[in-house]
Amino acid sequence: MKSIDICLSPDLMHLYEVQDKAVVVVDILRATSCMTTALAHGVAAIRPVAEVQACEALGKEGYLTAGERGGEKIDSFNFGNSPYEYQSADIVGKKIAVTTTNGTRAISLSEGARQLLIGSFLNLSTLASYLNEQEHNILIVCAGWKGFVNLEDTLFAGALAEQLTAKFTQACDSTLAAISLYHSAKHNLKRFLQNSSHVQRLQHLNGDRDVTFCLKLDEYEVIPVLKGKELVKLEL
Ligand code: 3SL
Repeated sequence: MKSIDICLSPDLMHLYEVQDKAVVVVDILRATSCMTTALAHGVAAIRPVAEVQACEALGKEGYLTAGERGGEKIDSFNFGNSPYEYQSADIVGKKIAVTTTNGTRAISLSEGARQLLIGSFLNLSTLASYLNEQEHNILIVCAGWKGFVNLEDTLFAGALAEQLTAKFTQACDSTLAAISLYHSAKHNLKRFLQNSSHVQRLQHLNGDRDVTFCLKLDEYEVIPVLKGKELVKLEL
């Protein structure tokens, strides 16, 4: 029987094996929503890196640079971390190196997975259909915030787990908890999240428009997958 587990914070990654699994990394606000958007709008590849310096070095090699710390764009970078920055014709065919506070850290901790995929509400059903056709065990890794659990990544994990139709085993109760949380929230995700920590943080950064966008369901039929060191569109 397949196992479907949810790691609620990168700080719990030591409890999980990734080698035999399809790992789905999620950072709804906003890293993995931006990655999905960028590839859907024609970016050729995204190189996720955990550190700002590594991203700057890739900038010197010809990548565009993107990302944030504490939600704010890094001054010397080309782009910040709003999904609206990744919808322009100017990015078509370009390669972007990106570093974010939590999303790219969760990706680096998941390297070594049998397959590493990127999830967001924007590609939820496409991702679920793909995973339902695979035999692999699945681990959903929530990026959280600096090791803390957050609601939006947990909700996405519940939404995805609910669409995975196989009978499954689980290492702990996080999958059942996330599905149950999603049931409570799904009729109005934005209202459910209004007091959540990162939505509050983004209010101070004028991020309300980004939150609304990142909670859209099934905007794109694209799955970012790690090939070597870069995220590219999975061939479906
Ligand atoms: O931490 C991250 O990876 C970011 O997505 C955070 S923010 O939404 O850009 O603040």
